[in-house]
Amino acid sequence: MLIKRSPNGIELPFSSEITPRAVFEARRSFIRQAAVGAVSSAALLEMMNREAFAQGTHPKLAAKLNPAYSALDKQTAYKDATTYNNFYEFGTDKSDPAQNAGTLRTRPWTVAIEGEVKKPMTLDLDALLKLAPLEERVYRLRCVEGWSMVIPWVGYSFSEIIKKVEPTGNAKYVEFITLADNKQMPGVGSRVLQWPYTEGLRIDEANHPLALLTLGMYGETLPNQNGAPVRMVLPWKYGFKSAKSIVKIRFVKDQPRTSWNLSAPSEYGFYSNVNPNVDHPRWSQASERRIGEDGFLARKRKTLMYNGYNDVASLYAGMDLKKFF
Ligand SMILES: Nc1nc2c(c(=O)[nH]1)N[C@H]1C(S)=C(S)[C@@H](COP(=O)(O)O)O[C@H]1N2
Ligand SMILES: [Mo]
Repeated sequence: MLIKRSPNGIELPFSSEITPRAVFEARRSFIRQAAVGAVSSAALLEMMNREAFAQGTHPKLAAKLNPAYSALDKQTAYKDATTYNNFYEFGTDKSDPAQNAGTLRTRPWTVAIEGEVKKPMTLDLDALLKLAPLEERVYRLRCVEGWSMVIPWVGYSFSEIIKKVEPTGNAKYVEFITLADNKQMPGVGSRVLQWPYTEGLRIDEANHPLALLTLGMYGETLPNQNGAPVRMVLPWKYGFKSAKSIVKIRFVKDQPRTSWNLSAPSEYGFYSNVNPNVDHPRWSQASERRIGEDGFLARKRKTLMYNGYNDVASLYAGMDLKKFF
């Protein structure tokens, strides 16, 4: 078995990822050729690397890598990132979104931006794609459930939107409201959460350059199950703050209610910064499982304060993070 060394030094089996049959057969024939010396081992490694980032059926999105905002961790396989999802509008099992989100219509799509802004506007997808240069940013995303992934997202800082709509002095928070259409989303009939799925940020958090308005991943537009056509990615916060399939953005005076906080206020606070020192009432947040490293040799990783994004620490200076969890 090929053994690959991960960035934290843990040895892991390279072939632990789920492999589609066609790719598996191609690889097997390739490995057979490699064994008889028909192809070099460098070419074999390159081929296997390409497989981990297999392009799907989505349109390509050209974006320049932003190395200053990119993690060097081994990237999660495309297959894992698109088949192990939380998107309750399509069901509560990790495999439900990949199975059910095919019914989501992502064009035409508009995002209404309103509230305490001088220039309210409704942007369609083409306008969003053109609003600022697209960047690729490899972010860690840590779910509150104790697992994490490393994904090359495509988008630009949400601050570009803020600049464009010119918030008034009353805009203290930003509310993200997502699509809730029971004709397209079978899970919206269930009462696990209050719909539409709503999230929020303080305006200075939304203005932090790490806050990414996201239109793609792995060099392509977003798969439906990952929040097509537009979502937020906030790498220093638990995954549920990163709302998928956004249709409305409201600049507001008062701290908005959020879906997870409404459903279990003692478990999910407004801030929800990744914090290994503040346990969830029902489990520890001290460590995490990196998806794709679940072979029996894999150890859990230590969860880092702010998920390792210490740039954001000044946003919370002087705050009691046990109280404002
Ligand atoms: N609209 C909506 N957005 C959502 C969710 C959801 O259920 N509905 N789940 C959240 C949770 S819990 C996580 S961990 C991330 C997962 O994003 P990913 O599937 O792209 O990894 O999306 C978040 N955004
Ligand atoms: Mo999550």
